[in-house]
Amino acid sequence: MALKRALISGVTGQIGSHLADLLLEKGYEVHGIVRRTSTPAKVRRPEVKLHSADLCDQSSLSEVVRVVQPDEVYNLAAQSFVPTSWQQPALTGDTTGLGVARMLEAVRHNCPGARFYQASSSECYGKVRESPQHEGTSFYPRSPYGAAKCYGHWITVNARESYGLHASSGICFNCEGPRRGVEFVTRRITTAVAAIKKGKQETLVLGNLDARRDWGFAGDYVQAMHLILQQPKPDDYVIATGVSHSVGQFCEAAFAHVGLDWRRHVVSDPTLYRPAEVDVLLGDARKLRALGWKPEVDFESLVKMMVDADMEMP
Ligand code: GDR
Repeated sequence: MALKRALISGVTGQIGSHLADLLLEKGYEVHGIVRRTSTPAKVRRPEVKLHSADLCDQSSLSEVVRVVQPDEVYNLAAQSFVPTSWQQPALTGDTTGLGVARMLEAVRHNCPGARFYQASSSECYGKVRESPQHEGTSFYPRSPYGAAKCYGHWITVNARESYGLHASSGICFNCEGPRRGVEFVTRRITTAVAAIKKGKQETLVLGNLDARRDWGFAGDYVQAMHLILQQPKPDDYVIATGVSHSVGQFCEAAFAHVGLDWRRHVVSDPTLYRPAEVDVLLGDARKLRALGWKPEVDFESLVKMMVDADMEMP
């Protein structure tokens, strides 16, 4: 008999895959929600039981929660690529924002004792009001994605306060690793480093090299998500390393790891800048650290891990 049953939305994504690994290791029965597309959904772990539902469709979410009766629900699914949110603001609002309300309603009506984790985002801080950012820092989103994540965050707080649900938010700063999607900047850089080192490519064209992010390892961050749901009381927690680097510094470290000088290969194209940029993010995770969590992988090790993994790719 499994110890506990977990339901993960976004199980096919980077964080979902690490979380599924962690929960399976811990003896959970793991269920995942997948959206129907013409290409079949892929999960790394065949043990994960898949259910078809969509964040835009209330009845499908309610049905999955009713059937699975999870102990823990992790809502990681979203339209998660910030640039796309300017092209598809309403879709982003529907999935990334209203999707949270639908998941909460599914839990409230079908399994109200389940513990609920919402993947809130450092993008909520946007044009930062103070630095470093902590749980009490005001939000100032700078994209339709950030605005939708703010809604998701507050509707989770509201579900806790209105209905007494065990609903928590992890305000997650950028989390990376070899499984990161290739459109995000860290993976764009590490795949290009590998291609350039192997002589398949000469140049990498990026947008803003001065933007700074608090980059951590997804494998560390899923430990934090699990720990948050083990607390007797639901609450909000920043998940971050407390160290920030620029996109340029990420390039420097990644190219240097294979003996290359990034300045010879990286070009910044101002036409790729975002309509409104989040210039600098730096998280203060003291509240979470007080529960015993700390990141194990530092910036340099993260960069090396990602470059090495891309060098191994055929
Ligand atoms: P972000 O991640 O928007 O912070 O959101 P991303 O890696 O896309 O951008 C980080 C920074 O890099 C700059 N940048 C580029 N970004 C991309 N994608 N491609 C480029 O070529 C490029 N050049 C420079 C960007 O301008 C930006 O400043 C991520 C997502 O995972 C969200 O879903 C999540 O909520 C937050 O992290 C925390």
